[in-house]
Amino acid sequence: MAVEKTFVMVKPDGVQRGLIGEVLGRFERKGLKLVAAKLMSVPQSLAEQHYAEHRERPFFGELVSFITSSPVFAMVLEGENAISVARTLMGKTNPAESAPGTIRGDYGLTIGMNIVHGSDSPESAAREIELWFSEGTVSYDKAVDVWLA
Ligand code: YYY
Ligand code: MG
Repeated sequence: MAVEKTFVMVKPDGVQRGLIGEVLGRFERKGLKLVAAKLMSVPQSLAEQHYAEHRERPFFGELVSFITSSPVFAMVLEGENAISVARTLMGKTNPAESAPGTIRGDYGLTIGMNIVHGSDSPESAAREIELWFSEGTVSYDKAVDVWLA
């Protein structure tokens, strides 16, 4: 087991639909610790860098225009195995295939608007945290930490 940080973002559809609190609440209740957060409009260049791995995919243009279309709520969450734990809470990429009880399974309908992003590996978490939070994250203790790991 390892304490990890992961980059998570409520996408424009989630922000517009009033789901920031719902999404963040699920991660908080799971036991992940919020160590950075901001509501922001996404510059084109940041969107393209964030999704660089998908540059050659047919949906890349739509993905970049979607993520820049309206503000996102970007955050960094920390905890034991935070990267895979956050992905599990999110559900599968396609909400039509995501299990009920997951964020995408409960709130999403189509793959194009699947509410939430989460880093998929330690390498992408490090890259995305640096990309979105070059100002850094905060470090603090919570009394409940001793009851979580
Ligand atoms: O990491 P995750 O968001 O679950 O999926 P990715 O395969 O990294 O794709 C990023 C993003 O692209 C996905 O959340 C929706 C969109 N997308 C799409 O619109 N159409 C696809 N066939 C695959 C992905
Ligand atoms: Mg991905």
